[in-house]
Amino acid sequence: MCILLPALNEEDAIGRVIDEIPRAEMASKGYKTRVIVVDNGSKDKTGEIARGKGADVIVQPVRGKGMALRAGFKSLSGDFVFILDSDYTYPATHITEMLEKLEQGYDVIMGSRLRGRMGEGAMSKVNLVGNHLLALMTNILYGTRISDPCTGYWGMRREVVERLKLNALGFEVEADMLTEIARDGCKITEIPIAYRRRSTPPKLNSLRDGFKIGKMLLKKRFGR
Ligand SMILES: Nc1nc2c(ncn2[C@@H]2O[C@H](COP(=O)(O)OP(=O)(O)O)[C@@H](O)[C@H]2O)c(=O)[nH]1
Ligand SMILES: [Mg+2]
Repeated sequence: MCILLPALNEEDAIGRVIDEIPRAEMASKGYKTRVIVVDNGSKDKTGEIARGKGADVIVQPVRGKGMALRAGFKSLSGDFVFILDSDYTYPATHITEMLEKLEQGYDVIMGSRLRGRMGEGAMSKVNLVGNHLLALMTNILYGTRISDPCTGYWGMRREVVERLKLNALGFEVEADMLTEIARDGCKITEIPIAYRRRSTPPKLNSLRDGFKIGKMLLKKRFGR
């Protein structure tokens, strides 16, 4: 299995994220864990720290979380892929439970912050309202029952990932993935997760990226 970590200037957190990956548990179940960090030209020691922790580091020159994930999707191995942010806000320990769901036959597992436990200051009021509105929009447009479409925490079958036709550059990548997966009739479920406060300022711009995500949901529903 692969653990895919998009990272831009995350030297404070990337080492802790990689250390928290439940490798021993995966190995005891017969899974080899490969960590892929997609670095978008970080100015800090993100790449160096990740390599020091045994991760494969892919350098994607073109900025954007979407560009980073798409670059990572080109070099996957194993049956399953897990994606989480590199800022230590998503506990990597949830991978175990997500894997169980995949082994039960689900194609896609999403880690829901909105159904889970959020640490003090982990999500701003604006983002909280925005995420609920985008969830409502997603479920109305795609007939899904998803509580947190913008989550950065996913578990998927590799064959599902390789069928995705994505064109997102930035933070609208999760909406791009979800609309493809919903249209593809994949078996989707979610688990409640813990969500921690990040220690450095986020790269996401709530309003600008929130609108881009809404636009992606509409374009993919009515565009084609
Ligand atoms: N490779 C890459 N990663 C990015 C880029 N922008 C954000 N990320 C990563 O995407 C994840 C989410 O970004 P973050 O700023 O925490 O957004 P938020 O969690 O949605 O508020 C973090 O791991 C970032 O390092 C980018 O341009 N390139
Ligand atoms: Mg974050």
